[in-house]
Amino acid sequence: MFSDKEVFKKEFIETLEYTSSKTLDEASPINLYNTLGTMIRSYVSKNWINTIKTYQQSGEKQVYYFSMEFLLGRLLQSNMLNLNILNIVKEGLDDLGVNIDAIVEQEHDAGLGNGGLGRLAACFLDSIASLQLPGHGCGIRYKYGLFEQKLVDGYQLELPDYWLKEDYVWEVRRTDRSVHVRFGGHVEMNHDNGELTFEHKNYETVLAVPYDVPIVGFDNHTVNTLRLWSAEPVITGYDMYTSNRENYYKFLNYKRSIETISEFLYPDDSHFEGKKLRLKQQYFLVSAGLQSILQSYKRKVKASLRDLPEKIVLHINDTHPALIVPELMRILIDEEGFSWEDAWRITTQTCAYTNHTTLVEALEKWPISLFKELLPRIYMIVEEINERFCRDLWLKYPGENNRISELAIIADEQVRMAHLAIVGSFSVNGVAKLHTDILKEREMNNFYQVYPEKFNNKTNGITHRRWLMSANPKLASHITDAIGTRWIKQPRDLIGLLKYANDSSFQEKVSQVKLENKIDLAKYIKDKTGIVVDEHSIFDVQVKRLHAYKRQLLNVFHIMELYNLLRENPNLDIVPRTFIFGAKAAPSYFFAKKIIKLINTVANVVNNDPHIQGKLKVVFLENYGVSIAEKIIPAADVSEQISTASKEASGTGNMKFMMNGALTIGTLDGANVEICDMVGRDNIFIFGLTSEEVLNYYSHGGYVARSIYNNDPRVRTVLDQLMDGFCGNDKVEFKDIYYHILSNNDEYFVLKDFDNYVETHQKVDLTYRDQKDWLKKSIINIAHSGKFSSDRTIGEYATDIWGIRPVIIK
Ligand code: B1N
Repeated sequence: MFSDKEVFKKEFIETLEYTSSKTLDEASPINLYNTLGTMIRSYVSKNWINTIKTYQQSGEKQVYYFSMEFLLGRLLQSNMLNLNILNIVKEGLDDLGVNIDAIVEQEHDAGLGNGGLGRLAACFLDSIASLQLPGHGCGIRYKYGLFEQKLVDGYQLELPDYWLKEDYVWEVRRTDRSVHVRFGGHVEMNHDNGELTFEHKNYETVLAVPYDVPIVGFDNHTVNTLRLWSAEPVITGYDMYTSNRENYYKFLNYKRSIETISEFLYPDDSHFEGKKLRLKQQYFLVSAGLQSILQSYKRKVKASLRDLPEKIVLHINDTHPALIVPELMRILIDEEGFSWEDAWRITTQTCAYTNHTTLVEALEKWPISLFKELLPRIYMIVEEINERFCRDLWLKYPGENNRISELAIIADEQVRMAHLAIVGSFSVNGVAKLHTDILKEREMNNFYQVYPEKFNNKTNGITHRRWLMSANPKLASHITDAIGTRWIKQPRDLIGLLKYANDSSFQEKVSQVKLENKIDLAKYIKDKTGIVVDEHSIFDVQVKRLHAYKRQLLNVFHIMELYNLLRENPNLDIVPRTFIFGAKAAPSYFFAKKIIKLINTVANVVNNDPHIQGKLKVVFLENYGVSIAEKIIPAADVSEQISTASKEASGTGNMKFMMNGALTIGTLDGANVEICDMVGRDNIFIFGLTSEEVLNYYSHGGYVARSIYNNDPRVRTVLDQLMDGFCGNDKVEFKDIYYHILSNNDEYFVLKDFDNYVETHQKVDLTYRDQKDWLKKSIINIAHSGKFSSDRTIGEYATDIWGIRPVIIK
């Protein structure tokens, strides 16, 4: 469409006039954003239509990725990059005196996710389209995304994230594809000439309206679809126009209650909130998504539903959409007339499930009473699935009552969603080698014994297009200068950089880019917080959700210890450090919020102490999310990946940092293990207990935290400082942290790993002093990061699980 910048400029001015009735000098930044967004949207629409048609004609199998979260971030820049028009647009806008970054910044992040799980879904969509695979996302169009975090006096406050304030240019409302979802009521069983049928009565109907977002592939013509569902009342006309006042208020109440279904994203990461509204959201997603998939299957695919497993795969992103199993059974049996046996074969050959965590507090277990009341027919089906499953188990394990009740889908008055997902799927995968091993050998060992063939690993990945090419264009360009462009389509080719690990001129370039990125970030920090940081200091970064197992606390304790050393000896020889944090805590997660307050309190003390000669700075950047990550990660020297071993299923931030040349200080947890395997022990800073050791401690009741407190004076000082007002005037502010560690026996081994962590940080300091050595390690990390492109991950899903193949779009 705009093959050169002159064409672009002309069209830009025209579109601006058309969309805002303004000239260039009258236009606001948001006008300019809407103009460019509208242009790009219409630019992709031909390919979008074409992709849908081509998939239909090809008859190829397609995957539908069901997820309660899609953490997309901004789309303008990544769409332009994928369409290969970023440079033309940049140059054209430059000519017009418009700065492209200022436009890009206008877009509100689509924050429809909490953290890793939601961002993974977004990276997967990017890779699916970029690999020309027929695959789509299915999610909820929350009116409010993850809350906006504000810091007031060091405390987190949550504000609503009304991301749809301005019209969202990337979505298309598809009223014509709306479906009905039913809640509540009761089920009547009828005997129709010898056959048992089920009739759902007195239910409440919700209108599910889809909004489609185009997912643009990189340098191909593929445009897949992310379909996000919005809940609306069914308006029959009668309710609306009735003159009866009471009915009118009834209608308004009904409308309100329906709209709450897609109102907000639950803000808990890796934590199960057993709320009725959340269950409603889950069924809403699953039922709406599945109905629309099956409607389009019937319209377009010239095959019986019997062949469903050959034509589609339904991917279940953690247990949140696991109701797809009984929902598919319901449709096949009640609406399509299949026998139980046939429906079960079809369902279990169509569904695949990914597990993302072994944390017990994240396990979804719905009380039967709540489940039954909201989804009476679905409950009956789950009961039947459970009965048949337990009957099979009886044959396999006669008399082993305990084993069978451990495996059952329904037990202790609860529905166990992970069990439902495993039994109802043909594939169960973990998200990193270590995590999958823990699933197989420990957490899900009993299921592994029943279905060894279902279990497999798919180590997570990230899209190198957003996290390297778009977020760090200068580094990307130096890489291309060194090894050519092939890595862009084959990220494993980054390995070619190994040749340059010792090359002074390449090292110099990598170092220069890092410095420039640090200068940019320092500006941002100054702007947002007023804190001045030294761009020549080590930027030591921990950005991720706040969770006890991720151990931001260990990081803070180390900072406090460093500070104490500097207070004692201001001339202590250390490389100046800037510790940077970004983290949202779930609004109801008291302990996590205390840690945010502690970080900010320590920051306040450290940043304002003239004695330490500016050798230490601590920065907490508020409202961490995708767009802020894109600024922080390219500027990081050190990547903190310090979870208690065995707790972080994979992590994906670790991969983003590595790809941008940061060195990792981390435990042997999640995908850190594989990063370590790739780069080798010399190029990563590993410390702490292994998962094996941690799990052994747990099975023997933990360790005695107090003995470390008693024996390590550094630990005692730091912990006592929590209680003695060092951290501000209020001596009780941090007592919960203190007691959590000492009386609750330090569940996450913060004290146990402290010594080794401090020692390993000294190695970081020493290594950084030798810049040649540091840069060599940094380049080795970048070179090995190709493995962690989500293109590799999606390639594996496509062949090993989904059985889908690329479809070329002309
Ligand atoms: O999923 C990521 C992994 O890289 C992380 O290690 C893992 O912690 C994360 C309930 C979750 N697991 N479970 C969740 C999120 C929201 C929720 O309501 C659980 N998130 C993860 C990608 O595999």
